[in-house]
Amino acid sequence: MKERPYTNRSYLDALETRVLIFDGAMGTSLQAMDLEAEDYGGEGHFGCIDYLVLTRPDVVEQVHRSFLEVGSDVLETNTFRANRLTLNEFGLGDEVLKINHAAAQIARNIADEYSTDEQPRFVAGTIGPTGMLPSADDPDLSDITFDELVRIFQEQAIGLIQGGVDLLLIETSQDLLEVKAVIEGIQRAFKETDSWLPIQAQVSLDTTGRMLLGTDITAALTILEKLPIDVIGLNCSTGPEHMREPIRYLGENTPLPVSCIPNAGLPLNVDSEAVYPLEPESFANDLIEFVEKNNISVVGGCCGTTPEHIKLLATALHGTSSPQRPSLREPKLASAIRATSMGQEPRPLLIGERINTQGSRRAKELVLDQDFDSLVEIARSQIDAGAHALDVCVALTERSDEMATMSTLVHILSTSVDVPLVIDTTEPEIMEAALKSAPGRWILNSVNLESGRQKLDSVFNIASTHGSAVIALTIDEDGMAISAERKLDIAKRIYDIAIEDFNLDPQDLIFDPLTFTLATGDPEYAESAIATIEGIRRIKDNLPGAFTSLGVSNVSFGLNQAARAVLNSVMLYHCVQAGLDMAIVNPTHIKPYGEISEVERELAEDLILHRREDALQRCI
Ligand code: THG
Repeated sequence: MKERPYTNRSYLDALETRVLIFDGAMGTSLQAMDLEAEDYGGEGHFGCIDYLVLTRPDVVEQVHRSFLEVGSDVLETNTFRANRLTLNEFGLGDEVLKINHAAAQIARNIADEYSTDEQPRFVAGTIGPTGMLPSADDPDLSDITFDELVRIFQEQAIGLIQGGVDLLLIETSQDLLEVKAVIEGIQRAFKETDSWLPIQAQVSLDTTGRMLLGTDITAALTILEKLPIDVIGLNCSTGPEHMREPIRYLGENTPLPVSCIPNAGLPLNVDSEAVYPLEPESFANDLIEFVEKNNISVVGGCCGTTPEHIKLLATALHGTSSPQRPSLREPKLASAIRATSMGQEPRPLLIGERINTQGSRRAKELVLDQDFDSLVEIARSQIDAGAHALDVCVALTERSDEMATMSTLVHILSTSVDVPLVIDTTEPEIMEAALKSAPGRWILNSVNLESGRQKLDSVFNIASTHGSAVIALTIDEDGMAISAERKLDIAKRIYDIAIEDFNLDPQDLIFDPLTFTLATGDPEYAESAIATIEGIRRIKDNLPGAFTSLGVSNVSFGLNQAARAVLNSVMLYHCVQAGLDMAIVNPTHIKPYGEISEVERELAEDLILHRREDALQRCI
């Protein structure tokens, strides 16, 4: 885990020693008080619960107090919907800072009042969703940019930080692209206020274990744990019983502490009001079991939970030592739907090459026509043929709107297919635009050292901000590496920069040692495929943790289709034997080595391994 310069680590320090108990419901507790329009400062603000911190701070304080009385360690501020977008619905958009600041102070003061050396009480600055769904395919719901969301959450976070919270809590999240924007907004708020606090990020899953737009827990974890968060978890939506499976998954698969803050059961509709049916005993028993069996570190209650629910948790769990967390994380990629292991068994992870305006005439025509439906069809057919991820390149010499096309296409692909994307462009700004258009943990394709550090540094910065993996080509100021030795030297140089200067994980790096066409007969390249295979071996041996990838089809450029399919498949086989982890290929053309006839295999190997001077003639 990356070390960050916290000025206040106390919430995390406490979590390192013991299980912490959050409070129960704020919203449903306030609703139960049957407040009137005048409590909200008039008809126009009626129902704006967040505004009560200014109009009726006493009732908010009363709810906080009710939970501290029964032993809660952590209070949530009454700011779930206190972002500019939502407050605008009540004409309160200009009160964001004031409301968040006041809410934080109310909670801070009362938490301090109850704090003792034995039991300090903490304040979590709550940030809920805006109601927009930036990654949805519905154009009305997604009609907001990533950067607009960043500014909205930055403002809210500043109010909370200045009001004195101990951590920021992103909760009831529905859309991971919005969560990414919150995290980015919080980072900017840290810069602006010159402070650092822990971040706890919680998503909401329905009874089938998916977020509103279909994201499962494997994708949520993969995407979020690569971002600067400190605690990950689930809240709201259902009672604990529906969280059992995703909680087990989090418990086993992330080194981060895990939080679980369910509703008091699935709401029932009684006289058009939500009633939360789960009794305190069953609620508490399930959560106690999650702490004991699944190594959950933080528990508490969401909608419908009362001081009685929290009291049972506190009585049973106060003083419980922090559970052990696993130390390993298995490197994964993710679409907006699910995660994919970077280390496929059997290797390699196949990256479909067909959505590429530079490598496919058809893709080029479709991009020129802006025919996104047909591009989605190409995506689907590659996945049907076995692609685990899709390369996307939309650069054209004829048009200069690569950025707009990339943004639109990745947004559409992200809502249509469930594999991660590989953003193939030479321009860092286009990578960034893609990453702001849909959620996922994707691969940026690619960096190199052809013109020195500048571009490489921008891409590594973007990768670090968005938690992406990066393909690095073995090219430096002297050009593309042909020998195995130079391939390793350049890869090592890039590896050191990534790890030392950008704090990237070795597992975020995918080295592409490049391969050249064998179809020209150029003697300089006669042994180049051997050097590529040997380069893969050396990179795997010398750069621990890093992955390798290869654009395999390059090896056969210029040969006829039938010869290409054989040559590519045989080349792929030898590269995988040498340790190749990923391959950019046309999956419909790849044949398993065992299914290639012996005659064809011989011909291809003669050329790839440079076993006969007339090998090329015999392949044509
Ligand atoms: N490494 C990395 N990324 C890459 C490459 C690489 N991206 C682009 C390319 N190389 C991999 N993608 C392709 C895509 C298509 C073809 C080859 C590699 C290809 N196309 C046919 C041709 O040009 O003859 C088909 C043309 C058509 O259908 O019109 O071979 O090496 N990191």
